[in-house]
Amino acid sequence: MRRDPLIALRPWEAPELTSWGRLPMNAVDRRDGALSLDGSWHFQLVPAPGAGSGEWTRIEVPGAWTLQDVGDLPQYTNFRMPWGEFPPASPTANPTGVYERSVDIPAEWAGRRIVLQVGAAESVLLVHVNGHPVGISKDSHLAAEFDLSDVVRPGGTATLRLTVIKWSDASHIEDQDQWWHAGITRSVLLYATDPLHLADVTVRARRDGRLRVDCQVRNASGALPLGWYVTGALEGQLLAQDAEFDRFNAEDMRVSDFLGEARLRATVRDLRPWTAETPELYELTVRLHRADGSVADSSHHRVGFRDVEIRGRDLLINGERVFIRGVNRHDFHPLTGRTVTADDMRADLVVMKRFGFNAIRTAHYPNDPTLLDLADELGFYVVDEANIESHDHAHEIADDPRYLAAFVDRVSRMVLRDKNHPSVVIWSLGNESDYGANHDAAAGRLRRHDPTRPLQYEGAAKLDWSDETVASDIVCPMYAPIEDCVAHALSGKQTKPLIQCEYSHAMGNSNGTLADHWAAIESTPGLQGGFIWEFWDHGILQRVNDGRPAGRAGVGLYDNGVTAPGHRWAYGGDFGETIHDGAFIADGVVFPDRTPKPAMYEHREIAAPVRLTYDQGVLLVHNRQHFRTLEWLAAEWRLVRPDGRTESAPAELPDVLPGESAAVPVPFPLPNPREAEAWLTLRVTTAGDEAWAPRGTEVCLPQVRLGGTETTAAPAPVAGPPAEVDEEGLLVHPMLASPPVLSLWRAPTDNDEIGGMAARWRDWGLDALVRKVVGVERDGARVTVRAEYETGAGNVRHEQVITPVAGGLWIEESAELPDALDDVARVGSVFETVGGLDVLDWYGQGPWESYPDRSAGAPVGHHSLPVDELFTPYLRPQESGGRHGVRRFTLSAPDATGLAVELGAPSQASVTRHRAEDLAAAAHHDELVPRPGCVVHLDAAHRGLGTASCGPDTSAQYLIQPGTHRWAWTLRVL
Ligand code: IPT
Repeated sequence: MRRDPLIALRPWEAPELTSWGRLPMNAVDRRDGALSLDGSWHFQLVPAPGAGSGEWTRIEVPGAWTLQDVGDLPQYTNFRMPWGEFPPASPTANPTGVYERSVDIPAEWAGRRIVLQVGAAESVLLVHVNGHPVGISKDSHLAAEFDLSDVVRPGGTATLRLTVIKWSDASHIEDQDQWWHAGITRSVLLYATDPLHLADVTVRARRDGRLRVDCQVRNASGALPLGWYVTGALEGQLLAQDAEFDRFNAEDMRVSDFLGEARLRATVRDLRPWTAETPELYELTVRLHRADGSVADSSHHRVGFRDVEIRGRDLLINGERVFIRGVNRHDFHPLTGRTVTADDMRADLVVMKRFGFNAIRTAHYPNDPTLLDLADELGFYVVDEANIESHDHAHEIADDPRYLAAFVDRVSRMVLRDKNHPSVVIWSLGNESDYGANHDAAAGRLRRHDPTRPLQYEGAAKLDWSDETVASDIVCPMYAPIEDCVAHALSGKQTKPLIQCEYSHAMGNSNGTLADHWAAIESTPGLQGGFIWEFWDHGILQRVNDGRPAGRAGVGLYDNGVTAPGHRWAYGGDFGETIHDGAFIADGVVFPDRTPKPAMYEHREIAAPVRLTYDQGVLLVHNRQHFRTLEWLAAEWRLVRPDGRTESAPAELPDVLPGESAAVPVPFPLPNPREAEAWLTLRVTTAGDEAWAPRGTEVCLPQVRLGGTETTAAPAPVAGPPAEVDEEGLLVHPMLASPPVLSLWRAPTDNDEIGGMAARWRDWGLDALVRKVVGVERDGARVTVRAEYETGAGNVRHEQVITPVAGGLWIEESAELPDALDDVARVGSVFETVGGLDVLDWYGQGPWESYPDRSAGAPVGHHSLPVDELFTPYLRPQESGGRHGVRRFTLSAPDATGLAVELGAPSQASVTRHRAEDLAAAAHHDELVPRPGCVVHLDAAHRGLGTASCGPDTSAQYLIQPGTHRWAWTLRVL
């Protein structure tokens, strides 16, 4: 066999070699008239680059081969490399995919320049056409283009061979926290241009209407012909408004023999500027003409007129200090991995918009290019991040001259591709790669090429938040405690905006203290927001029987976050990997099928465009937006009273400018202050169709308390037989399958496990408390039961006083925690009901799951849900389904029988089909067997969730103190 010169170069172990034969990246739109080469290709997987021929099969392009059953499966590692070789080496066992197909080259392409575009290949791409070596490319998240004009014949058939090598020197700088895949993951195109063509177009559009379009013109055959010129048309109404385009032709400008440059200028009047709230776009068509006026080439762009600048320590969009309510987004799909369609991406952005996000960080590489088109259109501020993460070997690589070209190449090609998107407001040099000379080199190239946007890099900023010399215009820490951010802003040393690039780690049941973050951000000049880590739980749909990824055949096999029988959401280790990082891949605010987790409702309310306050009889409506009035919203008032009545009244939103407030009359007669509590909710919806929500979509539910008192007085004892308790002092009750006992434990959340709390709880024995009855006393109808629970940190005394009251029992409890028991999960009662009680009706916060440090998004109201829907199916089973501020509830069967509980004070409560130990013992949901009855927890205190799986634990105010805790509740039969 002839030696393949591309293989002979051993490009997988040559970091200096970033590409060969690849065309420069550009922002010219080439989708018109292109030939799609997506679909089924011939494929073989060989064990190493250049290894002898394997067996041909077929594969779908685009699509990672790791999800297409060809014998190489996904593997998840966070930052450790999946193998031990030191950079730039890679393992000798190196799966290599050879893709082949033939293409009929259209006869009408004769005389044209023919270009192959491979959207993304992971991690090294070698291109051969008709047996000729054509090119090499690296960077798994940017397209590579190759000029095929000399190797294909229009009217003939060409054979394309794309060889993709999985592991390489480049893998060391693509060490992001995600699944390792391999293959061609974005579309492949073939297109033709005139030899005289637009090589690049750079659009700069300011909010004052100034538009500048810089065009680069080339001619494939070398020298540019005389007389070419460029025109531009800004379509729609604005073109009529005296937009003046300069026309250049080849004679009056700087033309070298191969490169022409033309600049178009216009000033657009009466302009609607672009912001994330008002994503106004204008169609621009740039045309390259030959001397005779005929069009040789054209490119379409959607232009948003906006300014981004940093002034002092504020990041300004169109002069306004906007809050960055961001989320980190990976290209992800549970069936197709990193291959995502325009519909998938639109659906992602629609969910983000509906839940109040206005910003995206493309963690940790340039996302699919369509994402930015959609961000322009739907309105997001984007931090566009280069594909550089050398996490495991960060320190060595940051200064390694062998990787210099790769750093500059990756950053500059991202900027060349994405510079015309109004949504992109900040560039990022990459993630978690230490800080070295290679970063400064890339930053230098970037600043010169695009002086219009700030750049950020966490690895540089973290060295000293005040240092203006490092390559980061923004202080963009990860998981910084709220106090540190506030202290920096108050220190007098802040020189740059502080916007966390990652915060509020969303792993499992998490995002505790999000509202506290935002209270600090909104009240501290210098703090401007952050990006939640992250959007996706990256669970891959997996068949349980053979452990294979379901792949494209899995369509429809999941719903509402839950997988069909026989399937599960796979995380690290589920594909038999020995080196993996488990469920750390499941740390998003949406499930793998994009179902929002409860934390999303918390975010929605925190980010709400409308907020209410009520103070001393004055009801204020606040417009929390930066650029819009409330005109696009409709609303309705609701008055919630504990007696079960909810009244509604139409609401007229006041005409209030962004950032301002207006007083409105209280729409209902005020409750007597001695009356029970009353809550006023404003249900805000879209007044018309938005690009991301049809008319009537709920936007937020701000709520204020109008007054009244919350405590339930102890019910009066009644004469009657005393409660029945057994010889152990345990309550015997017709509706209970197991009696109320003390609970100090919850099924550890990911935060509890990784933060080390769960280990302490296990050491103390809280997961398997042993109860010892100490005494049972009867005093008339009242029974007092004293018990002791032994823990590794001392004994806990527990008392229950059970008194018959009208229709049921009044149970007053107390628990005395020794000082050493200084951080438990909960203090409360747990009992189990008989089977058949399927619906929970409650008065309290809801309807979404909420916890003490994550309860801003769940308004007080009368809520009702089937018990099975109360539980949140976090990928790794854990504490779930809690409701905060519960005052009372009924649990009923279809025939309306059941039980009613009234709590002495608003409490954390949960009703599920799973005991804490069932949840703690399971690794996936398919292992859980729901119990026939309900497991009910009533908590006098419940520990906050925090974010300790990566970042700060909850704050002290949400921890449970030792000492005496008291709670009381009534139990009645319906
Ligand atoms: C940080 C990473 O940037 C991100 O990719 C993800 O791994 C996240 O943590 C945790 O899920 S890096 C971490 C060492 C702070």
